[in-house]
Amino acid sequence: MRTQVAIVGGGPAGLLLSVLLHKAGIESVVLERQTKAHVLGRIRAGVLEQGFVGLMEEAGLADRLHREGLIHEGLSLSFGENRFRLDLAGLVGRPVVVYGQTEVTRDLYAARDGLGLATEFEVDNVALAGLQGDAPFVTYEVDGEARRLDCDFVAGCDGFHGISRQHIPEGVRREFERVYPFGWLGVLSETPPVDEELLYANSVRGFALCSMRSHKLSRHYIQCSLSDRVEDWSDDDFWEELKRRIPSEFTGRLVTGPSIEKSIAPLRSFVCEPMRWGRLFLCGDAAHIVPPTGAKGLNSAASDVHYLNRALRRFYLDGDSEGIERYSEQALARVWKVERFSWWMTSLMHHFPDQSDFDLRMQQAEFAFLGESRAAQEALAQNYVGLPY
Ligand code: RFL
Ligand code: PHB
Repeated sequence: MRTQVAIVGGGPAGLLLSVLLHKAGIESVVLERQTKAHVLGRIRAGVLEQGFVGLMEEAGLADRLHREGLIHEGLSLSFGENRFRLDLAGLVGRPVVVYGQTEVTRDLYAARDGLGLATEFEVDNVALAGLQGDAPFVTYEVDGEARRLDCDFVAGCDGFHGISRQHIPEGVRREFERVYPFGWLGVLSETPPVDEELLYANSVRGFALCSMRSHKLSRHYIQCSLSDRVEDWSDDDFWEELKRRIPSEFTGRLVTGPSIEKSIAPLRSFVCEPMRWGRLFLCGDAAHIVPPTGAKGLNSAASDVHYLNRALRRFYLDGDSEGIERYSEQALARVWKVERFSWWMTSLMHHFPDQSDFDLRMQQAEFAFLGESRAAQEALAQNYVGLPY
């Protein structure tokens, strides 16, 4: 088989890239390790930046997002009983949109099916070759049968555990990492959200987040120990712990109910440099991971897709390879700012196991300053709604 762009990974980054390329008349094939049902069953991100919404519009796929997405013009941050509202719209004139990654992925697969775009599911043993020449190819297996996909470029959109990144030789590749000493236990429930806006809470017992997917569906997270297992947390224990971590003005309003999904995610910051190796481009979680505190993972996968889509269009439509040559530098410039913001918000809002009394006072002072300073709030809001592409 032959195509112009081989896309390894059918998560949001790979799917969005394929639809945007198709709009420009550029062919691609998506290779996905899992089944479609598995990819659609993942509960992950919930908050979209305007930049992401813009890309869905460009792909012609924003109708349901506009209909069902919840526009959030602000959010709350609390530290113990102290809370303030961050007025995103008032501070930076832009809101965020709450619309689940599951729904984004569903819209993208539906569009690709409608357009008849090629996807190979349940691919195994994917390997990349010829990346330094102008005729790269991808080998893989489906049901034990060996296959080969010849292409002009490979987009490595295969997430943090993918194989693409490993094809950049060790002497060239640099990896930067911080692993945090806690995880997030997430629970999805058919209960109304505790408030109209998101609440990020720091308490002496650790972090908590009250988020949502709709007016009837809530998504909550609490910081947990890395050694905790999902089975250790009954629904009742989860709700009790959440109540202890949010300000008392919210506890009375919290509606509890059975969990529909429950999972634990470790928290990590990670960046791989460079993001291009010859004709291989890394996109999204394949190249970088952020702790979810700033709601940035999916959004920064989308900004990579934006740069790569633009670079490939320039190459195919204008015969200009400058965008391709500058892809890594351009994408990384934004990635590092997003890494900084996510690390900062994680450091401010979590209880660290080895935290000294001094460290706690620093968090409290920073929180108090944020609550009082418009300049500090503006900086937070600017990052939260999304830096420009
Ligand atoms: P994905 O979604 O991991 O997709 C990669 C795809 O590649 C496939 N794959 C392979 N395919 C072929 N061959 C191989 N060898 C392969 N290896 C892997 C995988 O099966 C998969 O389908 O990466 P992508 O597309 O870069 O998208 C990134 C986002 O999924 C991720 O950044 C976000 O979910 C992060 N995230 C959040 N991001 C936000 O912007 N806002 C949020 O509110 C937000 N909340 C979150 C999050 C992530 C979380 N977890 C579970 C880590 C909340 C949580 C709890
Ligand atoms: C979510 O709704 O899943 C969510 C929202 C905000 C975050 C992380 C996750 O910062």
